[in-house]
Amino acid sequence: MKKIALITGATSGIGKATAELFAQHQIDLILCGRRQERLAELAMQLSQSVKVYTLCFDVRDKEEVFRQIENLPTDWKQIDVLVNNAGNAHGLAPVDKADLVDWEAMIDINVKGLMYVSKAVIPSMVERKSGHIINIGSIAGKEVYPNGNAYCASKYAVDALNSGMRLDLVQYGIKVTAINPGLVETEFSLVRFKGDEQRAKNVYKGITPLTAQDVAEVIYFAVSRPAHVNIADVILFPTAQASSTVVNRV
Ligand code: NDP
Ligand code: 8X3
Repeated sequence: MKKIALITGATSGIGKATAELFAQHQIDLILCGRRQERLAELAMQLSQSVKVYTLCFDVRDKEEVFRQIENLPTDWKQIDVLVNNAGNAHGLAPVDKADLVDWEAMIDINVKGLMYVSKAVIPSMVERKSGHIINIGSIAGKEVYPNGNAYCASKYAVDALNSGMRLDLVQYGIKVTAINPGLVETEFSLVRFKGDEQRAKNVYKGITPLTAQDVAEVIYFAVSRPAHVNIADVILFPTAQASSTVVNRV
């Protein structure tokens, strides 16, 4: 039986790589993001192999998230896999200097956005007593690092929500998985440093970082386990990384 996956943040990085890998494995896709052109381009590419539907919304917009997910065509309503991936860091500054707008963005997108999408998708999983939620956390949700403050707080919240979802949804046979990567070279640092390419590049200097594809492979591994197996929580580092702050650069 073919599965349907809804992936947030499918226009770039980990979400896009996951969409491409799922398509290779014949999983039909609901691709979400704010950048309509990228959604359309990816949909065109992947619809060569699977059915694709796109939803263009900002996860911060609660009404729009619910409106679009609740109004999915009948054939797309039974979402088997939800990948809560949309998110970013905004800034990297000490608490006394950090920008409140950046803090609000991280809480609104990484935490509240994930909650809105989950609340819109979960009822149908509960009704069917089946489904799999993959929450993309971070090593930043396991260890706080200097200047990480609000980004770390947002990912600690994802960690707690992941456990909360697993505890509350186990009675319905719904799987809940957290994938917590370390350094992955995507558009992440470019967004964090507001388009400063050099600063973004320096994050990965002297190491071989994870690629979005590396993370997608772990996500696919989790969703492809037999029905009785749930991968609860994974930390995934590049080999050169041992913790948030211990990175062996050459
Ligand atoms: P990218 O910047 O490459 O991708 C982020 C994705 O999130 C984009 O598709 C973007 O789409 C979407 N997004 C951002 N803000 C919003 C919003 N307000 N509404 C809807 N979609 C939004 O970064 P990554 O692929 O690296 O990040 C994906 C996830 O992985 C994030 O949750 C991040 O915290 C996490 N992560 C990343 C790590 C890394 O080192 N790269 C490590 C650990 C975790 P669009 O702009 O089109 O809306
Ligand atoms: C992204 C990884 O170390 O920049 O979540 O927080 S890190």
